[in-house]
Amino acid sequence: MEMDRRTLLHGAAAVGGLLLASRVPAQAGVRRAPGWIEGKLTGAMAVVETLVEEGCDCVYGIPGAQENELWDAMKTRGLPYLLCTHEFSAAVMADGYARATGKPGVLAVVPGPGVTNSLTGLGEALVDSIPLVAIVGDIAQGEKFRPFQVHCLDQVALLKPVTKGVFHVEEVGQVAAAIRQAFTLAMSGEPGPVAVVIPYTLLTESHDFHTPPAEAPGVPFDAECFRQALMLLKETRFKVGIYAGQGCMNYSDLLVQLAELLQAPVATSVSGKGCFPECHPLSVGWGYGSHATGASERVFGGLNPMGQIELLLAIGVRFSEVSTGYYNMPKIKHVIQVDANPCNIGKVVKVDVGVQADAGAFMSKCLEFCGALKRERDEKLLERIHSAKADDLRRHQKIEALCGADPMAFILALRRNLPCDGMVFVDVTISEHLAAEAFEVTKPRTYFNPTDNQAMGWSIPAAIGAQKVMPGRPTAVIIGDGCFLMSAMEVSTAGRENLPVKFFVLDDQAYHYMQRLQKAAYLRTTATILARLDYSALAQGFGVGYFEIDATSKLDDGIQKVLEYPGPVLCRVITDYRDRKVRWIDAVARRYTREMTPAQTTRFLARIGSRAIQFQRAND
Ligand SMILES: Cc1ncc(C[n+]2csc(CCOP(=O)(O)OP(=O)(O)O)c2C)c(N)n1
Ligand SMILES: [Mg+2]
Repeated sequence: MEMDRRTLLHGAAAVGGLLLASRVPAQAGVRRAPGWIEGKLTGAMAVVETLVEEGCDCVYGIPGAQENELWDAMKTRGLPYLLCTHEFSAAVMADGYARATGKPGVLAVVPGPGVTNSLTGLGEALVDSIPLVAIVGDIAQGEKFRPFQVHCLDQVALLKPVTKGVFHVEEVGQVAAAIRQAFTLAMSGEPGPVAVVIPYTLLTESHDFHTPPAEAPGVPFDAECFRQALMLLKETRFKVGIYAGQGCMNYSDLLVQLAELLQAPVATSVSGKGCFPECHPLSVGWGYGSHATGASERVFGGLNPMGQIELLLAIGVRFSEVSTGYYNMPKIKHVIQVDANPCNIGKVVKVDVGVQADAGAFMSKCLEFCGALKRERDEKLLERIHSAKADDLRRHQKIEALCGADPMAFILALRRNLPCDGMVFVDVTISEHLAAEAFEVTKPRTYFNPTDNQAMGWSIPAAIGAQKVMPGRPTAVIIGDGCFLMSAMEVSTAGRENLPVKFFVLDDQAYHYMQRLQKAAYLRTTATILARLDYSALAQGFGVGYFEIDATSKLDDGIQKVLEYPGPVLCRVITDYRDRKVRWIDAVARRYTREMTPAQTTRFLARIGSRAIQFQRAND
C-alpha cells in the first residue's frame, strides 16, 4: 500500500525515539532544575511558560472565546504575539518564522473555523517539512461537555491529516508536557507541524506543575550504510555531483567543504536554495535537468555527455514533483541518498546506498575521511560551469516585454538591489520558476517558496511572520496579482504594525501560470482573467506606502525607492510576460505528453487540430 505523507513523517518520529501519544501522561520528577515548568499555574499560564522555555519568540493567530484566557496570559507574561486577519495567515506566518529562524513556529487558533481556516497553511508546512506547533483551544470536554457548543467540529480529526501528530489534552496537569512533546515531535527526524488541542475549560483550571524538559530531538546515524556510501564516494572513476535540499540548510559550511573536497558540482532543490552559495564556482543553481538551470542540465547530464555525472550524492532532499519538474531529472548511474527520514529514501529514485542520518552528521563524518575522499581540482569542470552560467545569464538578460516590465528583468533587478542577507518570499506565480532559475541566493534562509503544496497567497503572511522577529532584515515579496487576491488583507497587518515588508505585485491581470498550461493543452484559456484593481487605493486603505513600476527601464530606480522607503510598501509592477520561455513549464509539458496513452494522445491531437483551425478562439 502506498504510504501517505503523514505516515512517512510518523515513521521518522517513531525512529527518532519518540512515540506519538494521543493522551499526554502527567509528568513528575526532580524539582528546580533548569528548563522545568514548576509551580501552581493555570492551564493558560502553563502553556505560556512552556512556550517561553521552548524559545518561542512570537505566537501568531486570532483570539476567540475558547482562547482569550491564553492571549491574556501571553500579554501578562510578555510573550510577543501577532494578530493576523485570517487563520490561513496564522499558520503561514508561523511557517515563515520557522523557515527564517530554523525554530518551530507557533500559532494559536480557535476551534471550528479557526482550525479549518488554518488547514491550508498547516498542509503547506506538512509537505514542505516545516516545524510548527498549533495550539487549538477546543470546546469544553469531559464533565463540562454540553451538546451543541459553538465551533463543535471534531478538531482532532480535522487536524490529523495535515500534521505529524495531534495531542489532545484531557487534564490540566498534562498541558505543559503536551506543548513540550509537540515541540520535540515537530523537530525530530523530518520536521513538520504538530497540534495541541486543549479544551478551553482547562485553560482556567489550576495545577501544581512539575514538568521536566523534553528530550532533545535526534536522528539515528546508520553507520553501516555510511561505510558503504564512503566506499562509493572513494571511487574516483565516477564523476560525482551533489543534490542538496532543505535538510542541509543549517550546514552550509560543511556542504561547501564537502563539495570542494569531492570537486562536485552542487545543485539544490527549490526549498534548498541558499544551503550552498549560488555564487560558488561549483554551484549550478537549482535542480538538475531540462526543467532547471541550463548550467545544471549541461553539467549533470543531458546535453553534454562529457558532463555526465555518474554518482549522485543526494543529501537532505526529496525528489518532489516541483523540484524535479514532474520527475524529469536525468537518470544517474549510481545514487547515494542521505535523509533524516528513512521513509524518504529510494521513494522516487532507485538508490545504491541509502543512509539514515542528519545531513550535518553525515557531512561531518565524511570530512573525517578527507584524505581518502580528496579529489584533484577539476579546472575543466569549473570552466564548464562558469561558461554555462554565463550563457544562462545572457538568456535571462534578454528583454521580451513590449509594454510594462519584463518579469525576468524584475527578478534580476531585485537581486541586484536587495542585500544578500535580505529575505525574499516567492509566491505561486509563474515567475516562481523564473526566480528559481535566476535569483541567485548566497545565504541560507533567505529564499522562501511554498514548494510542494503551492498554496497561493502564502508569501504575504510568510514574509510578515519572518519580518516580525527579524527587525532590520530587508524583506521582499514576489507575488502575482492572482495570489495577491488570496491573502491581500494581510497587508493591513504589515501596515498596522509598521513591519517594513516590500510587497511587489506582478500585475498582468491574469492567472498567467494557468494560461500557459491551458494554452499548451487546449489552445485557449478558461477562467484566467482577473479584475483591474486600484492598487494605489488599496495601499492607502491598508495604511502602507505605494509605488508603481511600469517599464523595464524603471526597475532599478523603482526597486531602490521601494527598498529605501522606511515602512511597508505595496508596489505594483505592471508585468508583460509576452512569450518568455519558462524552462520548467516546457519540460513538464514534454514529460507529461510523453506519458499519455495512445487514446489520450489521439483525443488531444484531435482537439488541438480542430481548435487550431477555428478563426477566433474563445479565451476566458
Ligand atoms: C489555493 C490555490 N488555488 C489554485 C491554485 C492553482 N494555481 C496555481 S498558480 C495560479 C495562478 C497564479 O496567478 P498569479 O498570481 O496572477 O500569477 P502569474 O502566473 O499571473 O504571475 C493558480 C490558479 C493553487 N496553486 N493554489
Ligand atoms: Mg497574474
